[in-house]
Amino acid sequence: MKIFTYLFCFFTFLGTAIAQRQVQSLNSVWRFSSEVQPEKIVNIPHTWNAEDAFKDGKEYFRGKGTYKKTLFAPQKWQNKQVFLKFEGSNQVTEVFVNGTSAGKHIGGYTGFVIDISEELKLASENELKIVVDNSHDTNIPPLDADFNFYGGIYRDLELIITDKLHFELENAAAGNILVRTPEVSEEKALVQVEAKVINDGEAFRNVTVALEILDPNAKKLKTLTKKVRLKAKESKNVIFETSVKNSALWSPQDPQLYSFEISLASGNSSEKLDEFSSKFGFRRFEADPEKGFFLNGKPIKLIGANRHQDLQGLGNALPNAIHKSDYRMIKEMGANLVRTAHYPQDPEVYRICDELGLIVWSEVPVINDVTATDEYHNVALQMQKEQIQQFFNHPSVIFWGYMNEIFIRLVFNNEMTESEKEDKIETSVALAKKLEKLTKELDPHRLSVMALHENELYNTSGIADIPDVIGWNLYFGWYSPGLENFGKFLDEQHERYPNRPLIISEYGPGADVRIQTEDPKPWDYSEAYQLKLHRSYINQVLARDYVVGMAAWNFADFGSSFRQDAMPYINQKGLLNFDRSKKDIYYYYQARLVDEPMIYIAGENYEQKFPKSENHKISIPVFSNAERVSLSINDSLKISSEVTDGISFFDLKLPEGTHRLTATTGDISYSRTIHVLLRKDLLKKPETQNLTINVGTHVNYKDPVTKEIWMSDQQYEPGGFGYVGGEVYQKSAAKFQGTASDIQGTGNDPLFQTMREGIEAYNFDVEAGTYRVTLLFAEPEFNASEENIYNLNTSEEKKPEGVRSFDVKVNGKIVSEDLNLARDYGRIRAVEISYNIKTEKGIAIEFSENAGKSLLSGIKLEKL
Ligand code: GCB
Repeated sequence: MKIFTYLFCFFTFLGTAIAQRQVQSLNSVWRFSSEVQPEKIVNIPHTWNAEDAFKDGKEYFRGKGTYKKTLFAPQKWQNKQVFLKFEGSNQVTEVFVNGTSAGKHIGGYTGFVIDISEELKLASENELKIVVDNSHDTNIPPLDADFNFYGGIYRDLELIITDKLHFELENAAAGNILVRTPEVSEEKALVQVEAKVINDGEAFRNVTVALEILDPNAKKLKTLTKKVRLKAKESKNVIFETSVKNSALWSPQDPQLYSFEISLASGNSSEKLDEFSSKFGFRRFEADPEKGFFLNGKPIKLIGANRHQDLQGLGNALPNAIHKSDYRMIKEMGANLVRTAHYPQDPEVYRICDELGLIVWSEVPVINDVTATDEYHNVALQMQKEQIQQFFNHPSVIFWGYMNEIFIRLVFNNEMTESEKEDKIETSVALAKKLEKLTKELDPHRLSVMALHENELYNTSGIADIPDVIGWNLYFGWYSPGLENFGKFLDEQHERYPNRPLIISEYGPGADVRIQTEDPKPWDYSEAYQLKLHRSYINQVLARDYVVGMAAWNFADFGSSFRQDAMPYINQKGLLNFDRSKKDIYYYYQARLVDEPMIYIAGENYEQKFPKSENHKISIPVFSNAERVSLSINDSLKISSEVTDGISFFDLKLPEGTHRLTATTGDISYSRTIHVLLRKDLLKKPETQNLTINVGTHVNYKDPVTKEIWMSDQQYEPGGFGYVGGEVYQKSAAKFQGTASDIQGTGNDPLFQTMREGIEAYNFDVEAGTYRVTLLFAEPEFNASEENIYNLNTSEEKKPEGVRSFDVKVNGKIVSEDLNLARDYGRIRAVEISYNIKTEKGIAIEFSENAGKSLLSGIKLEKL
């Protein structure tokens, strides 16, 4: 009897297992090759641009890559449908089975499913070949953007096997079955589930479709069934409607998730032939142009970040664990909002946002420019349809975005005629209208949104009146001058367009953790300037109720191959670095946003301080959400201070040496060690401390490899060291970056990007001894001449344009003559020249100009 029961259970179980949908990942072991890479074995997620998008010289490879593997199809699949499900592959993907095309998908950021049943040979090995192409295509968005279009199957791939009778998979929803929640209140919420059932078989089928609704504790609330009859090759929509009483609402504070399970059975059999489940949630919201955002009837200021989907070393081919940890960090920052940068992200992202309680603005990649063809418009519309249907069930998604800065290329294009510009505006507005219409047809309940750059054309063209909510990408204090102009701009827009709900979709400056200062200036890439800008923006948004919210640009640094920030090929506006180590600013957001007590001493990368003397104060920023914090120095002296906007600056006079600082509030504290070296004493012990100076700038620069800190520059005063004459070199007066160039031959670009031009001398009033002086240079001008000034026949002959030549003398003796960096080393290239010097007293390095201006980027003094 016992044996019989066991056997019975075993067979029942086996029977069910075979009949149901089988899903397995198909990520491992593909033979990959491209025009530029020979065949090798790779695993999916994979991109072929993880390295070349960050290399000097030529553009990263954009073309075709081919993935191959064999798939054995057992005979028993004769009664099955077999699908490949891609979560994302950039950007045109075609699947071939045994040489025959089974399907093709256009667009790199949404999922798709390809039915390969017809092409498979049963009881046999089959060759799967997937060709992916990320070539530029004028008919596929994005046409152009500030991020890399990494090619490859960069998200998970699944093999799905279903019965001939199954829920539809091969649609824009990529197999998602949509749940709608058209009415939501605390008392009662309506639920509608719509599923399409397909009979791919040759016979009539009677089908029972069963739906279960489960509450957040997985308790069954409802079971509903419907019967349908399907002819061979027929498909039918089945719609369920029900309601849930005392609905627990989803919110960032309390992200309550319900779920539904839907299944198919043949006739009255209890054996499930196919099933699908999904979480969903109940919430209602409103963006009010005067009062801001409301969730479940309560006002809530949305604050968070944009997030790009790439990581140092991996490109966009991220494991799900990284997607999860990124969004956890966003949540732990205290954020309640994320914008998925410019495109739909991995399905894992939306799942984790549901769970964590993060409100999502998800967007299709219609960026910077539009092509005026039906094909382009249709691909953009298809993308919007796919994103909406694929992520429809996620309560976290509240905003559907469909355009970013669509006039930016046009505004800066000097070659276009006025009438060409008119045409461009017309096609962009027409596409926006179509996208808006489609968005509302597919999802009348969510908010449509579009991000604009600071330009009047969005108002005059009427495009800004199309979506429900207007997002402004505002870079005052960076691309445009004046932090305070941010609020002024918003007030002006609000006054002129009082019916438009406004959200700040992007803001933020570049920041490089190697660059530190207490005196931040625009474009110096210091962490201090990042703090200054974000602090000001948060204050300005909090002071304006009408602003729906703000999303910092960007959660983390990201790859952008044409960029020349302090680190080439990387957009450095992240709150985190490209490897996800945190910049100070991340903790500042915590101080502004989290409820649990927090305290943090800023300066993770600013441990070395160089005050002029003991009397010169060092400023230590402490971040906290408390009203007061105290700071103890070397566990003794304790000072207390008020916190304003999440920050308290402690100005300390400290003697030379190592100091332990401990900041405390209530029962929590945070310690950090700093080292103080007084500039006035630096020349006294050159044998223990090399002098490394970041000439031509107010910032300190830390070489991450040698750990040397190139301290900010200073003017020479007798008894000390410093420059004489010249000016800080700046390509643009408002930008403290020197030159925004990728300096060849160094990883220390910022050290060489800033310099002093027309410098007369650099003096060190050292004691007698032998020293090595190393001078750092980079010729910053692309058109600097290599012409040899001494080739001129007479002294009256005019010196050729753009020649820079100078001599270097040490203590009156020429050590380098007619130094022409362009001629001798090349332009935009790091050059270091060392000289050994024996002196009785002092070192004076003079720069005398033969043509053009002298320059110097850095200087190192070592005692030998
Ligand atoms: C923007 C763009 C974004 C860029 C950003 C920047 O406005 O929307 O794609 O990355 O500015 O850093 O310049």
